[in-house]
Amino acid sequence: REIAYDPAAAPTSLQVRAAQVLEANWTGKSTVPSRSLYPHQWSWDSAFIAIGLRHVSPLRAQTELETLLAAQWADGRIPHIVFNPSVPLDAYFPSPDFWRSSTAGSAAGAPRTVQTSGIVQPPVHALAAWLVHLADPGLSRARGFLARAYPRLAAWHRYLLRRRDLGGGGLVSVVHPWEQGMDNSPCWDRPLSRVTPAPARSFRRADLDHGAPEDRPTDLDYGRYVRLAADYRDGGYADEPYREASGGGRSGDFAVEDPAFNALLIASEYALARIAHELGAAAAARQARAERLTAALVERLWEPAAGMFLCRDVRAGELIPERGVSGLVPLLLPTLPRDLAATLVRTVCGPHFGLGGATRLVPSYDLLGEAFDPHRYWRGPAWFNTNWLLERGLRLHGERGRAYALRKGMLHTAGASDFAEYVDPYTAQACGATGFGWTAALTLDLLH
Ligand code: 9WN
Repeated sequence: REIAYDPAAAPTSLQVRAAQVLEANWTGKSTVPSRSLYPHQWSWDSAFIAIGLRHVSPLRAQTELETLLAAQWADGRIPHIVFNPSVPLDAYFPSPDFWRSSTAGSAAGAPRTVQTSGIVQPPVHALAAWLVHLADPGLSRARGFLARAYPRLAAWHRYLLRRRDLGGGGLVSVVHPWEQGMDNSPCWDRPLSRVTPAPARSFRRADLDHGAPEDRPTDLDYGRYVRLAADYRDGGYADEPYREASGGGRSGDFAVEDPAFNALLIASEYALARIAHELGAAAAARQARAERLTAALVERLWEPAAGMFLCRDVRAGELIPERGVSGLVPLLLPTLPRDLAATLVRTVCGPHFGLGGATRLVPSYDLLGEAFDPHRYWRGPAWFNTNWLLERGLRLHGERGRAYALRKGMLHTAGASDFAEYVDPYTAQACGATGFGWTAALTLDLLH
């Protein structure tokens, strides 16, 4: 019997489904991470989203980054959220009336025409801009994409390197867990324990309207997030006092050197060198700076006994003895000493992260750690952005077989979970939001 081909019944390819997620999350100028949980533009989400979007529409990918860069502050910082004025205030907490960027941030040069948060997120942007350019160099040159983005990206890196070297050792510090992007990682438990939480009745969480409480940070975490953000805001978003507090001065605030944040800055500095070269500007100083930063990263954050990088608690002046996935992300760096790269690969595949053994995707936190929880956000679940970074790192260091297996695991899991925000690292069960922006975007990138 002849079977007629029915296009409507044919399974939609993973590529088409991923592109549909990005289409559904597109607002006309940028892409939301999730229509329900995160209805605004997020900084590092947009960078990852642009990396995937370039395969669907290089123009939209350029626009995504341009919208974010248009919200840059005069001091160079790129805010972690750019608020969409047509979204109701109670759809996300903390909303623009909490951050009050245009008034509280005026001394730091916050824009007047758009509302933003006042903290930052990991600097993936120059890397994204370079990859977006490569997708269609003709369009990029015709629109002057890199020529317009370059000074802003350079000012962004300058802000981080000049204002945020709070530990004095050449690396950048974050002043809030939301800045590093892995909000409730057990790495923050120790430095956060010194922060007095804001009273629960002083704010209302909107995330629990959409997400299961057991997959999200706790109320105690939120109390501390609110306290830190409100203190930073009330100080006019100035970084100076945080620098002066180095060496244990002011109690209660949070300053941490994180391996992933700094590794992404270094990867982006290499990308900026390429962008400078493309624009006919000098690139050698950037290259040299990236190498110096790599040396500082190794010097300050490498822990031989753990076989990976750890976070440094700047206030306490010590490494934090917790294994988070951020300590594996420097595998992304081309000039990482060979023996360190080999050790990192062994750690990724060993009992703490289980890649290729107990897990198909790398978890966000130590499988053997006391605080491990397979469902709670950044305390165990596997996320697609960190796995994408590790897939690149494995390939870069010649681990083709492992990279291929990880890529296969990611593609399968992204499709089966309906592009989940994060998944249980053992069972791949979907957690958090589905139709999540960077999961769809990075799936598209892996397919190309
Ligand atoms: C706070 C948007 C963001 C991601 C972060 C992730 C989560 C926000 C939140 O969502 O953080 O910025 O409300 O929990 O932890 O990495 O950028 O997807």
